[in-house]
Amino acid sequence: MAKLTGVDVGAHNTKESCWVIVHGKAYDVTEFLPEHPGGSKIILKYAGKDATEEFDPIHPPDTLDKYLDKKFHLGEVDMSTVEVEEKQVDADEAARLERIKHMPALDQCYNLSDFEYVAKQVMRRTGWGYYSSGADDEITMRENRTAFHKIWFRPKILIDVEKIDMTTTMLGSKCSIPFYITATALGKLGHPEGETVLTRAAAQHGIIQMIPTLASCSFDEIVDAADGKQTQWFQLYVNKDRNITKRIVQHAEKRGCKGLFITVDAPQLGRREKDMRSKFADDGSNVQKGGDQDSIDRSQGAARAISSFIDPSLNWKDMPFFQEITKMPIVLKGVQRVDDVIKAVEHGMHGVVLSNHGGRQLDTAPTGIELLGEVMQELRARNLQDKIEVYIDGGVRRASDVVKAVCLGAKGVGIGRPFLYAMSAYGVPGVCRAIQLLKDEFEMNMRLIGANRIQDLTPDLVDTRGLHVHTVPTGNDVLYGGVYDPLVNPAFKAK
Ligand code: PYR
Repeated sequence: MAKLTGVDVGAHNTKESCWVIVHGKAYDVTEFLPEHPGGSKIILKYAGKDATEEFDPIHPPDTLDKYLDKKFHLGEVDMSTVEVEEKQVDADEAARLERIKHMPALDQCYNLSDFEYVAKQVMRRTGWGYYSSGADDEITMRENRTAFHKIWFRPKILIDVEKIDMTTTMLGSKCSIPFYITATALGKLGHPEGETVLTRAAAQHGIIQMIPTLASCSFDEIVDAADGKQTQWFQLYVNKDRNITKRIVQHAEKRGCKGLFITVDAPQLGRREKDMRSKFADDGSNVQKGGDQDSIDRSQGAARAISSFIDPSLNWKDMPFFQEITKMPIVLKGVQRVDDVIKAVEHGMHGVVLSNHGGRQLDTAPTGIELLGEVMQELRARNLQDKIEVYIDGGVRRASDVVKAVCLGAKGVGIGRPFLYAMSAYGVPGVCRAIQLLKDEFEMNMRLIGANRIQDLTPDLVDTRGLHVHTVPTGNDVLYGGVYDPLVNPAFKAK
């Protein structure tokens, strides 16, 4: 069959007939326009044109095969006939490209905030806006960090700390250190190879990776990038259509995932202003505007665009459904109260992640580390401490944070954004260096605290008396404070 030409596709550049090219193939998306979770406007911007670059970061490669009826797959396009549009590089973008040429050498990054500092300057605005944003006033997001400063060590002296063993197990899988790469969406907003960058770095370091439902890469690409020996878990956003949920959970199990983390703190994704302000560029369309644009609210940035399938009716009564469809250990991710941890035990869950979703959901929700002390106390009082594995995430930037969490009873700690920043700035070597820095810090901390093995990290090694006080000033973390990107008011238009 003769290939389509750029002119053939270009003729369909209206709302009434909208064709787009993705990876050298043309698709008729006219009927799909009103259904597109990100709104029709962004597709119409590319009506009659090549949309690959915009499409890639936010859609796994199998999206069109899965969701667009085959009759709308129009076939291959002779890409030599497609006009390549001159990219308009505005002053901000030109400055960003210049900064990329002068990035600091990787070995100049000595801590996780250094990666954030570099990423902030070299990432595109949309990616940075999406990754760095927190909910509302970002109070919880910042508290996630400062909460760790309120815990002080009570180090032991004169312990033989020549040998240090940092290895542990999480959900029965061995790992080199008690932290994991937690699930974060849209990896290709930071790096063209997306989540597979994290997979490869995790393999090199014996670190567990949690695969996100909302990855830019397809699930299979991420599993295929693994080395066959490493452990991967699967994070689930529960689809309103339980058949889809069942299919993806069972597929994850079949492909070897060793844990199912059901996100329970996001019946609706939070309101994140940095993401909203830097939303996917939706102006400049050459398509006629006006009329009933579309019904989906596009003003909410990437988060809303990708999350409309999440089931807000998910509740405790659904738990047996998951236990029936999989044998993977099930962990509830995003638990925020002590009594919900007890309920999780009663429902036969294998674990909980005490988490506020990186401060991206409910602002002024408690931090995982603060909750941890309370949770472990209650579990111990009920003799349930061995019935469930407790994890935390949020705000971790130093291995001392991980040590503190483990002392308080966490089995492990999730780290998300820092690895995204290391990935976005420096790819696999960046993530490997970030992990290695944490390992070096962890080993040093264990020596200095007087602990040889993970079992030696016990509650008596930390002083948490200040943890529950929210109003006292804490020691300033100049690194985190220096890279924190404050919320802003709207800019006036240029005269
Ligand atoms: C987030 O943006 O936080 C998601 O989990 C998708």
